[in-house]
Amino acid sequence: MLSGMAMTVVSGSVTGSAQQPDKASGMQANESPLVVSTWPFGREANRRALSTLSEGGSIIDAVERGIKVAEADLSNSSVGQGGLPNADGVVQLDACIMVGQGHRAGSVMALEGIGHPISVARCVMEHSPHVVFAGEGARQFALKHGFTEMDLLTETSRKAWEGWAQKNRPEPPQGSIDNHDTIALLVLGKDGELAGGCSTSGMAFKSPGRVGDSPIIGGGLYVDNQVGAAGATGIGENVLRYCGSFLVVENMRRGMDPSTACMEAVKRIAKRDPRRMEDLHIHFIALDKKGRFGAAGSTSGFTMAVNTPQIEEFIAGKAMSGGAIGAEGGHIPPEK
Ligand code: SD4
Repeated sequence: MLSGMAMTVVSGSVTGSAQQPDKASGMQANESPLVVSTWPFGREANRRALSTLSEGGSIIDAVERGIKVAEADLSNSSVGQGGLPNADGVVQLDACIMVGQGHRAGSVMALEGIGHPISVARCVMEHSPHVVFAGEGARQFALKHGFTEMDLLTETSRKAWEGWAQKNRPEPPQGSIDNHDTIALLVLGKDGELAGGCSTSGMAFKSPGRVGDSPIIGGGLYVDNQVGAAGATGIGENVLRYCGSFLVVENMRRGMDPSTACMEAVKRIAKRDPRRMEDLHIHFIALDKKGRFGAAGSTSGFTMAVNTPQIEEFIAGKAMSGGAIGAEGGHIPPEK
């Protein structure tokens, strides 16, 4: 059952449309397992994570299989297959996974030709003594461990890139359409264990080799088994310069609830940063060991998907400015 600011209990169904979240941010699910993720499309990933757990899978399996749903979704142009390419028309994917128990992590960045970077990140964590593999080395690592290559560029993403390239823009856009739909997914298991993952194709038409926050441990994702977990979406440069997800978790360690921890992280970043709050385009989700969760960002319009076996909810992130998230925060799939 959800408790906190808004008390309506929703059992086994989704209330509200993706555009109209059910609740304000900052609640507690007196129930586990609990899965939260970025954006309304995270609901499908959350469902898969929960079914993985009910089938006897581990929380690591739940994170991986949940995120794979978003990576395989060709309609999502910011994650995995179908993700928009870089300025050269090449899809370069970033992902990481982190597990509370043992404080283990794996990450791949600028990975080409492999459809499920989250699985490669898991493989790095479980089958190498390292934490991060990048670029061609990441691809070689994946191939060596049995991953098969595929063409990640869909007809739609190729056309989008051609349209962009024809305009011959000198600089990759900051915050243009479909740039903000990274998935960060956090799981609290029945036994109180925490895990999380993050996966993205990064900013559309980014400079080749550019890596954002999503595969950076402490940037786009952080898990501390004693405290909680956090994940990020938005313009990676504005997250990773502040170790954003680490900052959120540290705020929870100092006693803040997840919602406040996200808000305070955004405020602190905005205080230091020369940009205006409205121009930061950053959003965080967080989950703590007690099963409380929350979200906040630099503008309104960000939504988190929350699932337990009894609940499916969309929760509005607390907005730290009057700015709207705009088209760049869109890519909201129609209600099914
Ligand atoms: C990045 N944080 O590469 C990612 C972008 C993102 O949805 O969140 N896209 O900077």
